[in-house]
Amino acid sequence: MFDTPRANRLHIAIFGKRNAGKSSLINAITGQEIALVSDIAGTTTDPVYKSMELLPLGPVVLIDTAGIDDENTLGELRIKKTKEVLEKTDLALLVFDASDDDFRAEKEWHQMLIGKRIPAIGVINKIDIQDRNTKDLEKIFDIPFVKVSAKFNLHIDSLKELIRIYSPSDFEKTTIVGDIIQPKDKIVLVAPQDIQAPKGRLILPQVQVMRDILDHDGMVLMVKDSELEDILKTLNQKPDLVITDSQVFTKVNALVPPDVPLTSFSILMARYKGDLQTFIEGARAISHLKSGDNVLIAEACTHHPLKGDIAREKIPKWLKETTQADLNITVKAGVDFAEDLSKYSLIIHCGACMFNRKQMMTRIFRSKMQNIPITNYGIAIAYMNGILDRVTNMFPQK
Ligand SMILES: Nc1nc2c(ncn2[C@@H]2O[C@H](COP(=O)(O)OP(=O)(O)OP(=O)(O)O)[C@@H](O)[C@H]2O)c(=O)[nH]1
Ligand SMILES: [Mg+2]
Repeated sequence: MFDTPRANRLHIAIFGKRNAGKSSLINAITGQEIALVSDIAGTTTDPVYKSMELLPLGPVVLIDTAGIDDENTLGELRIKKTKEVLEKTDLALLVFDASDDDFRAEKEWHQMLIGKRIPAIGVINKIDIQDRNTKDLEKIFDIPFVKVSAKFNLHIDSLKELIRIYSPSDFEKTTIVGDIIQPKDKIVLVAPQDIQAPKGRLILPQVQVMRDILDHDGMVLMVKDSELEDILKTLNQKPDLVITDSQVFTKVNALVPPDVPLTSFSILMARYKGDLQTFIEGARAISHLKSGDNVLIAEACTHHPLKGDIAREKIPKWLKETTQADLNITVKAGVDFAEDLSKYSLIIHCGACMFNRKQMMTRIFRSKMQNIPITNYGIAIAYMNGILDRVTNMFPQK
């Protein structure tokens, strides 16, 4: 871990008022007594830096800071030092005391974070003393919240999970396929025979994948599933990778030799934009579905449903075949993602090509906090076809 220079590590800074429990939190996250904790407000005076391996995220630097509400002269100096920390912060943890309902200081600080485009996670601390509803705070701050007790180590794992999924996507240069291909690799892309909307062009994930392959000096050949067999025969070597539209997974899976890596656009996008591991776990929940269970199929954009629409026809049909259960399936499209997800046993989300990573992560997080499994179209389809392992085993785990 010491091979990673500090600058290349994700910097996570802990901000909050005095006595909110910032130092206790850094100790809880690291599992070490790094920072001095006391009930005297203003215990931490200078930023404290700790490099650590935060699994499964990787190397990070955690930064404990002085309270943001210290108003005397010495306090001003401390706040100045804390502000300097902002310059190197990739992700902020804004710590609130559960019993404190005055969050003017936090609001001010949050505005500064917004100005600097630093993503933030709200941490409600000391819930061992007092529980607190997070709904109002979520509305005011528009950031995800997690409730913990730093002192008694409650829900620190949820916080770590949130840190993992909320760490800025551009922190490590993300690529869609760059880490699984080599220069000069021959990559076959497969579109379904009945290429649907939009007319006259390819869909965004296909274009993005092509561009990424070219950026990594790979070679692209694109066919419809009806021509796949021919092209595989024509090539004098096996392709190094086949990427298919998930709607034709079954057919493509049967045609592509077992030793050729096979995945789908939607799985690549799930990894790029969402959280592959969460989606894989979510797909496994399909096998637990039983009659009467509610399943939410969520689409990021509203479009006019076509005949054979994947959300309204294909996935429901495949779910029925796989589970043999009588499920209540709801399809929701657009920005309205149910606030209360508790009645659902599973959420199946579209590839979210029109969403950025943060939007998708917010949905993933909301589902996770309510303990509702979430997956996406491609991964669910792969699971229902019994090929999920095959189509995901080429990816290194984050
Ligand atoms: N009950 C309870 N007490 C906590 C918790 N976290 C922190 N405390 C207590 O709150 C007091 C302040 O904790 P610190 O971690 O020093 O708070 P801080 O935000 O670093 O404070 P400054 O450094 O002064 O800005 C200490 O007495 C802690 O033991 C918690 O989760 N539950
Ligand atoms: Mg402190």
